Amino acid sequence: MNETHSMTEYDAIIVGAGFAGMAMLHRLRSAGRTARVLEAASGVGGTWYWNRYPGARCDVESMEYSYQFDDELQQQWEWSEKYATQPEILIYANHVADRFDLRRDIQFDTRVHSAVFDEAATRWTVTTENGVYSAQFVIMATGCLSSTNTPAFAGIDSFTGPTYHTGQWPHDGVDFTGKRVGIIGTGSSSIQSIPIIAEQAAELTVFQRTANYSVPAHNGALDPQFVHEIKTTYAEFRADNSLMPGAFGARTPRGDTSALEATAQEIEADLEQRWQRGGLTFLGGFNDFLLSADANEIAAEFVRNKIRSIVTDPATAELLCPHHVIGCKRLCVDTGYYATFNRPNVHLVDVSKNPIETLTTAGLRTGGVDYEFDCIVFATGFDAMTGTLLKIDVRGVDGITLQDAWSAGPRTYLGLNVHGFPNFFTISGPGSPSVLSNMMVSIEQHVHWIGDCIDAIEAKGAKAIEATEAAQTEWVDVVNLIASATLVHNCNSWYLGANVPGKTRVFMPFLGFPMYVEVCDDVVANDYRGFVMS
Ligand code: FAD
Ligand code: N01
Repeated sequence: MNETHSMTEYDAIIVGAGFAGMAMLHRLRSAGRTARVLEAASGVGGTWYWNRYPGARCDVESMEYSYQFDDELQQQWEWSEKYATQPEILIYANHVADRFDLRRDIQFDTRVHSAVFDEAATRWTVTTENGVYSAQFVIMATGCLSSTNTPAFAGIDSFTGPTYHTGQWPHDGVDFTGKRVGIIGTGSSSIQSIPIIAEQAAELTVFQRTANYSVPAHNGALDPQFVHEIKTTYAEFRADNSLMPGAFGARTPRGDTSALEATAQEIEADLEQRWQRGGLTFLGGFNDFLLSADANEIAAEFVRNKIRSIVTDPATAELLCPHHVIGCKRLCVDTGYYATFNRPNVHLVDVSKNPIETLTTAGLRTGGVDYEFDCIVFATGFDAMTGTLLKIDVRGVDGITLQDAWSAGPRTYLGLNVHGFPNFFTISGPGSPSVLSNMMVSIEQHVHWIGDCIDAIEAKGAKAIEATEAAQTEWVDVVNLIASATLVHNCNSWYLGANVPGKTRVFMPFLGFPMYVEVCDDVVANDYRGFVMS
């Protein structure tokens, strides 16, 4: 498949050297294929390369947030905490790159600008600022949360102090000691960084548009006995873990009954136990917290009461109490977030009714009040799931652009391929469970599926694969149908694109892991049903 290619011709171009791109490179190499990874950053790690803000860490437990494709790797690697920090995850990513000698096929500091399909040659031409590449396959490992969103605030360039976005944090860190800091946004990134910035800063002012639900992490050093137990049965642990919906840990019990069939005391006891355990499994005790508004309200009120019990000033506590459906935005996991608002140097400003009017030379203005800062942190999230892909000029059959194909929202088959774009794969693309699952599990599932698919194309003597329009339409309908049967579309989440002004509102991830894996396997078992090979 690869003998005749020159230096810039490959079987596959992989865009991105985060966990997805690295695993994909390893998988293709193992099958004897040539591949080049093109990465805009100067190093591997993706999310963990860029998001270096204070307090950045995983909200999936470290024993589960790592690769499982190599047993020696998972046996030898030692995580130090229940939830790994960003620096430790980045060290892990670099270790994997070195261990499997991945760097020789990764080109750093290289942003991909376009990918154009040549039907006659059945090849993609991929253009970067540093050169042009040709490949039979293009695999977008560009990440779901890799394009930062900085709102177009009036006067954004007028502020004379430094500004930072959590998703593009300076590599040498930021020292907030003695500084007056403003932070905009109260999502996961902000909730992780606020307690740490508050400890350093002279004054920290938090601008909150929507209060968020956060559960305690109860992070700590990993117990060697616990690690030993998992490592002696890591394969089984991973297998169980791969069957867990959402980002549920394999070891956390899940309830399969309705909260509405339980007594108030039973629900309270379950939520309390999960609150004490900490982490994302908080809503796992009953099966209808995301189906029944009444059940959901019970869990929501539980968290509000926790906030009221932690935050001493009643007005601040009420302002911190969220009132949307719990779980329709990603649940946050924190260490001391709500308690931070008891500090005298931390101030909360509600911008839900009085949006930020303008940035000024000295700070910003909202509700007619001027606030002065030494620096401002934008914790304003990402143009998620589609933002990064749509920045690349992708052109498929007959020159159709991805922008046109997705003008009414992203359309994919299984989140893996787009009709009209043969041999073009997305890892964790819209329409796949991606951000609603443990991403490491989802990434590896996609990597194996794509690797197997390329093997199958070759075995059949075919050159290309493409989703049919009918299969894609049916899949998009399934994604929407499942989401609309739940409460997940009931708030302004980035899952819906609602955080980016003007973005088409459509629920982008597929709510159905691990059932999704069965669907993918079934497609393969039925001779790649819904795809055509040519
Ligand atoms: P990324 O890590 O985003 O890598 C994509 C890479 O593609 C980047 O390096 C980027 O520079 C590169 N790229 C993009 N466009 C181009 C281009 N045009 N040209 C060249 N290169 C390009 N998930 C979990 O499951 N559990 C967690 O606890 C968790 N915590 C998170 C915490 C934060 C702060 C964030 C932002 C996300 C978190 N996630 C978590 C999601 C996380 O994104 C995934 O777990 C995972 O790291 C994604 O890996 P990836 O390789 O798919 O994408
Ligand atoms: O981004 P977000 P994030 N004026 O979009 C506010 C993963 N992650 O970077 O809610 C004022 O959640 C916005 O307000 P609103 C995880 O999947 C994981 O924090 O839109 N405010 C919101 O409060 C997560 O979900 C971890 O009303 C404005 C905030 O900015 C995802 O990444 C850690 C505004 C953005 O929150 C994104 O998280 C970090 C405006 N014009 C990230 N525009 C873990 O813990 C936006 N906002 C593992």
